[in-house]
Amino acid sequence: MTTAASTSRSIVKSVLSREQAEGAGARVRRSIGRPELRNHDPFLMLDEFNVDKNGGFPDHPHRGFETVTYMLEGQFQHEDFAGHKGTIGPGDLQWMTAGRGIVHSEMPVKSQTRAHGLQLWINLPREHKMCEPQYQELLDGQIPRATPEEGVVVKVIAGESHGVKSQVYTRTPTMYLDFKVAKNKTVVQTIPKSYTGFIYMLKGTAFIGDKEFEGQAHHTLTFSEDGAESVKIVTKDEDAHFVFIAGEPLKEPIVQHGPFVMNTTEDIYKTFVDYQYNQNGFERAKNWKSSIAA
Ligand code: FJE
Ligand code: FE
Repeated sequence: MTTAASTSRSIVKSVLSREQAEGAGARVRRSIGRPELRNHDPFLMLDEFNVDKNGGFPDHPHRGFETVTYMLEGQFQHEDFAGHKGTIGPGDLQWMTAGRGIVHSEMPVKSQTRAHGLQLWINLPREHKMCEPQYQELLDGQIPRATPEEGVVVKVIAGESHGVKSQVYTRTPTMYLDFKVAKNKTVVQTIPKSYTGFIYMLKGTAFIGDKEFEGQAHHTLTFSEDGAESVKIVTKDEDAHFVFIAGEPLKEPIVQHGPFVMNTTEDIYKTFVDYQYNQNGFERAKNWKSSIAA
């Protein structure tokens, strides 16, 4: 027996994500949001996307949540109805709070053959759903790293790891960590008692929890909700690359219609009307067309 303080969360579910079609000619491996991984409060969706020069996510709206785009390979462009425009490359991050409304286009840079990354959708608490949209954009070099030991590098996208804190403002308390762990290492990550969380494996193999549950690439491994305040992760004969995502559950009703996520059907109905009539946050959607979508 170990003491309560040293007990790790365990893995209660492991789900493989296979590629599926999404957007316009894009391919995604859906983690959170697939039938087996619905309602992982406060998270709505996690997609590992692969887009070639003919695909992408042309003009579409959002309301009521945040989209966090983290690039792994290639260059990706973004343009919204307010003229906010930019390109993100490997290791870069765009943390977009859609709030009351964003209409935008997300497309690969045409000269590139492939854009590969992760997009996480984080639900917003009731009092933030209609906030002004905000972008927090960080280049790879601006994201702080923790190196608890040689061969273990943690990029702290949100939250804290081994004394290193992210400056990203999270309206929904969230940890988002990118782990690169060399073979034969043990790393212990602390996590607040009340957080729900999961690991999404990108490469290699990791063994998670005191029972060393084996996690392999493209699998989502969800944590037990037992109040344990750490997660133990071990690597053996392979290096591993994974993201560790956790957050405070909102415990509010979720009514989702595609890219709109509110608390009630009435608010979803209002959102359809607002979007259709270009009002209450969608004013600039009127006659807008992005210049980057073909
Ligand atoms: C969306 C279908 C979609 N996963 N991963 C319906 F494809 C989308 C959408 C995305 C998306 C965008 C990026 Cl950059 C990465 C994604 C789905 O844009 F919002 C709805 N409603
Ligand atoms: Fe989008």
